[in-house]
Formats: sequence, C-alpha cells, structure tokens
Amino acid sequence: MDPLMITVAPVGAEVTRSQTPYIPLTPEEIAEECYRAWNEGASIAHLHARNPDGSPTQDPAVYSRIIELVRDKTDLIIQISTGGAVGMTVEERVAPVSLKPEMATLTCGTVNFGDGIFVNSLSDMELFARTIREHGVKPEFELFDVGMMENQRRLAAGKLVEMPGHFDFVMGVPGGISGDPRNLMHFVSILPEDGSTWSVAGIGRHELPLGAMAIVLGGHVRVGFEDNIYYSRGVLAKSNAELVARMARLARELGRNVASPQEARRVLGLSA
Ligand code: KMH
Ligand code: ZN
Repeated sequence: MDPLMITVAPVGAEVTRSQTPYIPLTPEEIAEECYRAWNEGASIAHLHARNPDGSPTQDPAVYSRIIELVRDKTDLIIQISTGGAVGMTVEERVAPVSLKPEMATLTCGTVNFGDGIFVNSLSDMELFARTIREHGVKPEFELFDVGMMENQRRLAAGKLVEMPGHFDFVMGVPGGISGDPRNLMHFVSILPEDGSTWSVAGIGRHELPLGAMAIVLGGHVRVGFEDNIYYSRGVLAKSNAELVARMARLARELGRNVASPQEARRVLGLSA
C-alpha cells in the first residue's frame, strides 16, 4: 500500500466561533493550524478563506496570504477549495485557481447541503475542470453522493480532466450520502480501475470510523474542523493537529506508514 496521505481541512466555510472557539479564521491562525497539523503527519492542506468578520470568501488575495504563510512554515501540498460556500457564484468560487496551487477541489454534482443547495451543474463542472486544467492544477474530485461518479466519468470521457485522478468521498453531510460503512465500500467498488487514488472525509462522528476503514482499505483520509470539531463525543478538539495525530497514530498501529508531503506528491503524481 502507498503511505497514508492525511489531508487537514482546518477551517471550511461553515464552522463558526460560537460552535468552537478553536476554529482558525485569520490567515495567520489558519497557517498556524496547518503547521501544527503538518508536524503531526498531514501532507495536504485543504484550504478555505475567511473575511475578517469570519464569513467565507473566495478572494484570491486572502488565499494568497494564507498560502504564503503556510509555505513559509511547511512543505504541505496546498489544495484550495472551489466549493467555497453555498450561494457563491461559480466565478467567485473559481477565482483562487488563478494562484496555481498544486491542487483544487472539483465537486462532481449538486447536493442538498443541510438546508441549502450546493449547486454544481454540468456546465459549472466543465468550467471548473477547464480552469483547473488551464492553470496546471491537479483536481480532487469531491463526491457527496454515489451518482456524482457518473458526472466525473463524463468529465473524464470528455477529456476535461486527466485520469487516473484523485477522489474524495465526503460522507455524512445532511442531504448527501450517509456515513454508513457500506456506502464507503460501494464508493470504492465503483472507482475507475485505472490506479486512481481516493480519500474519505467523514462528517462529524463519521470521521474516525471511516478514516479507520480508509487506512485498512488502502485509501487516504481527510480530517479537520471543516468536517468535525469534536475529538470525542461532546469534547471539542483543541486543534486540528489532535485529529491528524490520532489518524497518524491509528495508521501506525495498523502497520501503515504516514506519507510526508514529498511522498504524497509521488502518490498523486505531482512534481516534487
Ligand atoms: N462548503 C461546501 C459548500 C469544497 O471545498 O470543494 C463545499 C465545500 C467543498 O467545502
Ligand atoms: Zn472544503
């Protein structure tokens, strides 16, 4: 098996200070959380950006500052979000791809997202795919439900994205696929058989058991406050690093090495 890539998603677009005082919001706070997570074994940083008031933004200037600070302290693979927040326009969402990070997310379909709708029409997806490719960025295909695999196949068939690719199964969003272990098995069973890699982002209490499954199955794992703010039932994690450290510890206990960012670049086919 390849070494385990641990993605840290330290901030997201939705979590607020009233939910957890530990959520990083400013570029400095986000970079510090990335640094701590890197020290514990994270190899990829899935980044969102926030305005000074904590609201989500896709402003490239804010992303640029975060990326600069993260690169100062770590050699993490930078993956920016093109998902942004529910309600943002496609133009807003795609803007930070111009910064040419190593990776960017590409959500493969529309999904209910709590009370909102996270809209990704086929033409939206094509625009994200083209822009991501034009800037020489590697996409991470975000799948919030199994039907999204068909949309990803359409992008691949239309040569809008290169294969093999890297997939991330986001499981447990209210409105999307649930965190039932059988759903992860099904996702894995319908992956293209071309050497594509995958990770799982379990939401809330699903983060730990689905991460453990990914370790055993040869997948990879995403943890962090974007997906889950708790260390255990009712106990807030004080840093994203605690969630990363636990996943790394679990992997080692199960005999799987944890990838450094350079090893993760090799696994993902990114240049060193
Ligand atoms: N904030 C969600 C609506 C991504 O980063 O690409 C979308 C999201 C996906 O977080
Ligand atoms: Zn995200």
